[in-house]
Amino acid sequence: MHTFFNDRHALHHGRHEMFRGELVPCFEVPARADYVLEALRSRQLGPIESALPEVGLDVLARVHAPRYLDFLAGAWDEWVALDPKNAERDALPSYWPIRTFRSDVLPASFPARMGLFSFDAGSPLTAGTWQAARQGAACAVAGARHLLQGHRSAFALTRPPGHHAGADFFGGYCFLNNAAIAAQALRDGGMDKVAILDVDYHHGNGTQAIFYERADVFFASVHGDPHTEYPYFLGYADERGAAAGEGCNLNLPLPRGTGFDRWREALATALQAIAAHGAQALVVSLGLDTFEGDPIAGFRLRSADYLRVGEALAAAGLPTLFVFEGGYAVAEVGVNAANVLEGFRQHAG
Ligand code: SP5
Ligand code: ZN
Repeated sequence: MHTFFNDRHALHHGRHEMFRGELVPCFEVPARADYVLEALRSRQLGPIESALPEVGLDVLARVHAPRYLDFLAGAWDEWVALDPKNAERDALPSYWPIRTFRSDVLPASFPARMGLFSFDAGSPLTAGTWQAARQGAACAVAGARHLLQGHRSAFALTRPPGHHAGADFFGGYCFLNNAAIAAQALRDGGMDKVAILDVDYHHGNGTQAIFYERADVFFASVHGDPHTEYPYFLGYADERGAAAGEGCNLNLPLPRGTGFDRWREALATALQAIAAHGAQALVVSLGLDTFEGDPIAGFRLRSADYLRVGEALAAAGLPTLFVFEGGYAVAEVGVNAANVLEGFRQHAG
């Protein structure tokens, strides 16, 4: 399998996230991607390509709002302009325009715009966030183009992750929605129907929202029940899509503590729905925070289970792009990701 690696990922390196009233060290760290890269190399899972051409803003704007992209591109400079000492601190939001506030007005205040374009205080924006995220989108697009050229599979190995980012907001450690950008690139490259399968522990609220009213991109997700699990406010089973997209959204929430037997049944349900939709290609939002050792999640998958996950995904028989998302058991995330890809390779024919 061909891997498209974001060699600028470490330019995004948050120091702290807000958690229960204090700033704690970030869970989403550069070492995550380095461990995966090392595992791919040591297990010879295929060529690894980096130094990819930059992705045009027009490609990002197929998914993201122009005013959000403008904000992200200039955010770090605006943050430092507030106070030169900010160069040593991460930027985090403090004010959000929830119900009854206006979101049509674009405030001149940078802290106000940080809140307008975000939904949590756990996603620090740093000096290199924009460059890193933009190169991540380039990896996702390169992976999509690889499938359009007729290849069976590809892996976009990048961070920061993407599936919580919506058309005009960041959150959940995500800034640009790599999976959504890839799915859109597949559509724009001529595939009529595409499916996104999100297996991260956390519901992919950003991806769901981007495609919620569309029938051309089916979204299915297996995740921790939002009644108790982040991101709390989306990801319930009764969200089935709207307007033209009615019936094209499938959420399969599972309780905290779920193990592989029950999880793989939900995966099979999601894959059946994707087959029924008639998708021509599959984008997998590959979060590995379903692992039993994950420090911020609650499922109980074991390392060997990920081989079976890859096998089940291969059996769907679709051109498949894997996009790296969460997974915070840093020392094991490489083995777990490589197991999915190896299970896929062994059964992809
Ligand atoms: C891409 C992705 O996986 N984003 C997840 C963002 C989760 N942010 C909220 C983290 C909540 C931390 N809970 C810590 C529990 C420690 N015992
Ligand atoms: Zn996650």
